[in-house]
Amino acid sequence: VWTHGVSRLLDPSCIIRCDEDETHTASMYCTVCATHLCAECSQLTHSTRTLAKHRRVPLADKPHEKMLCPQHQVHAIEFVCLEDGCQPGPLMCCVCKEYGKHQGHKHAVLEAEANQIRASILDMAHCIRSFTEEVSEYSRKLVGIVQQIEGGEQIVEDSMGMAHTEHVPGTAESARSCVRAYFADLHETLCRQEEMALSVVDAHVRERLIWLRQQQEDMTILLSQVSTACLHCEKTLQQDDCRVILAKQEINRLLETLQKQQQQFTELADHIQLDAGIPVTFTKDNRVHIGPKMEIRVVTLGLDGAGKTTILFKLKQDEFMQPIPTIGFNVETVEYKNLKFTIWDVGGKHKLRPLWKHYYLNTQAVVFVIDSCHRDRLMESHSELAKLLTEKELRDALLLIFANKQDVPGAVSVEEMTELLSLHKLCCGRSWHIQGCDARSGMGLHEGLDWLSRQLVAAGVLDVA
Ligand SMILES: Nc1nc2c(ncn2[C@@H]2O[C@H](COP(=O)(O)OP(=O)(O)OP(=O)(O)O)[C@@H](O)[C@H]2O)c(=O)[nH]1
Ligand SMILES: [Mg+2]
Repeated sequence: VWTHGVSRLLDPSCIIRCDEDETHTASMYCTVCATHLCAECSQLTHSTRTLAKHRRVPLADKPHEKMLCPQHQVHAIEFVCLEDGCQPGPLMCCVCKEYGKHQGHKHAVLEAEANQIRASILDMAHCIRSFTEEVSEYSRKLVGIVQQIEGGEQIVEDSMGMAHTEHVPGTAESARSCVRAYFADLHETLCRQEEMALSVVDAHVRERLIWLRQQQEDMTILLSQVSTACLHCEKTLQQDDCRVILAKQEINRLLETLQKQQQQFTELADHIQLDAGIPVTFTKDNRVHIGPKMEIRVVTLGLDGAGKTTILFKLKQDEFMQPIPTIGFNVETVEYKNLKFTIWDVGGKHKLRPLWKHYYLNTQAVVFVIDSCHRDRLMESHSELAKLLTEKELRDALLLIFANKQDVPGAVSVEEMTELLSLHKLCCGRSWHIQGCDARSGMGLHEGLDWLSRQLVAAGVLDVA
């Protein structure tokens, strides 16, 4: 409707009917008769000698009717007053202008002023047209987008050229399918993980029952041996003195064996806790662990002299030991909360670094140690860390960075280290954490292990006691 209205406004050939015959379209105007005429009727009606002299002009040049001044009825309005105060009634005839209320006012010729307004209306109409076209185009796009989201029936031709309707899925449907596929996949993974976890429990139970049954059998044998010995002793007690003397050696042997068995039994009973509990823990990747301590394999890497061995000894024995540079490796188990870390500490000298890769397999976490007081070696640390992060075998490994030697005055702070090594960029997409520490006093070491524990063990099953 809008566009139509605007087009009419811009269309100079808006249809005007012929005054002689309504079915004709006027194309000219007789300035004398003041009639709209088509070419044919103009010819017919103005064929006499007098009428033929009438001035007829194309419709576009039709002179506008002159309005008469309401105050001076015989005078046509010819001017427009330009004074601000006269804007509500600016029209004037020559009398209003010379002697009337607009005497001495600034003014313009009516026709020129009207033409100027017409021109600005046409300009505006052009603007409105392009604006309405833009709005229409936008509305069409909105309709298209709604259709694309909702999908629907579409006419398509088959191989025989026959047209039929087909359902075309919209983006909403595609997104729903995507979500369904994702969860189906997740569900499948979870089912697989559940199966694996159950098989771990079953294997544990099987082995435990086999061991317990073996123990039961051993105890039965032991009991029967004890009762045989008792019987033998009882029999000997009732025999005459000579036989008692003769049985002495055998009785001694029997008693000796019994004492040994009793000792073995006591030792065994001291070591074994008879407990029917099966403590189950879950890792974040949904693996199950059975037993009081969950085992985690960690490798500590970093430049020579960074403090890897000092950290390991401190964690193991809770005391500072002056280490010597590591040639090869050290390995220790460190128990912390309900976790048992097996920590491999590998020498960091330049020529030993190619050996690091032998420690990557099945490593759940890398502890990368940096000497925070050695600013000039930070870039070397950065490039070694960057290399580590490209290793396939360490793809899923957690990364704990120890900014060590924080006790040394002027040490690079954790924030500065993060910035200098561009850690956010370097470790993007992986579970990582930087922890300031001082291996001499142990400050920060347990916080690092805490972070590792939180990452490895599923929420809620970490024993914090
Ligand atoms: N002040 C201070 N000195 C430390 C700290 N940690 C380690 N050191 C000292 O740094 C030196 C090197 O420590 P190591 O533990 O041998 O370093 P490393 O990373 O095992 O070195 P490599 O075995 O050669 O790879 C030793 O003299 C340590 O006493 C710390 O936190 N503060
Ligand atoms: Mg070392």
